[in-house]
Amino acid sequence: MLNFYMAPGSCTTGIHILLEECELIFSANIVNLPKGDQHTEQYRAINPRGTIPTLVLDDGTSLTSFESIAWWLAQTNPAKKLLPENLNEQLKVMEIMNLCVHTLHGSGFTRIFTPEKYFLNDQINTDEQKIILKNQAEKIISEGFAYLAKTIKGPFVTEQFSIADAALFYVEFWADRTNIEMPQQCISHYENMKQRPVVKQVLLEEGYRI
Ligand SMILES: N[C@@H](CCC(=O)N[C@@H](CS)C(=O)NCC(=O)O)C(=O)O
Repeated sequence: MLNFYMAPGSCTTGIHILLEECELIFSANIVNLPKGDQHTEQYRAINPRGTIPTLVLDDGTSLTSFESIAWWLAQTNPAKKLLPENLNEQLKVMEIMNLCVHTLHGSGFTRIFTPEKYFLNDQINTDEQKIILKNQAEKIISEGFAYLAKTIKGPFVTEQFSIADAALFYVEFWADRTNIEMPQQCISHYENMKQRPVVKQVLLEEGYRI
């Protein structure tokens, strides 16, 4: 059986959505990040980078990044059409997924959620450093959303639901919960995603009421 390592409300929500969209049977393992589960020897044996999501396949292979898991799900469940057929549209999916995972999440939200990773000097007032990092994050996130607003033309990133929509959804969900402004195109995308039965189910399972 597939073993999925996740934490409710984290970036793993995007992968959780994709697993449910594919109607796969999997075992969900909660990784308690504040408690430091990701740093344990046991978890590092599964994912040496100490991050979530991780998906362990039936043959024991560990997929340890959002993109590799999303790509694997799209390739192994072709009937679900999680990637468009057209090459240009596929490239757009890759570009937007990358923007969400690396720019909005990796460079932006991480500065807000785990500012201590960026502290330059323990001697400097940490509250002041947090404010500086939050301002940097808001700039990175708003520039990313501004680009998305120009790029997204309809209810999804491309013509139909794809792996990029799952990535975009989790950063929109974080923006919503941290009161970060989103352009109208992203608000519409977010609202549209929340209407999907699978998204409703995943959020409920992860303990959120929408
Ligand atoms: N670029 C990574 C991002 C994964 C990531 O940073 N996940 C966060 C949770 S949303 C994490 O594992 N954090 C571990 C920590 O803060 O120690 C990926 O592709 O999966």
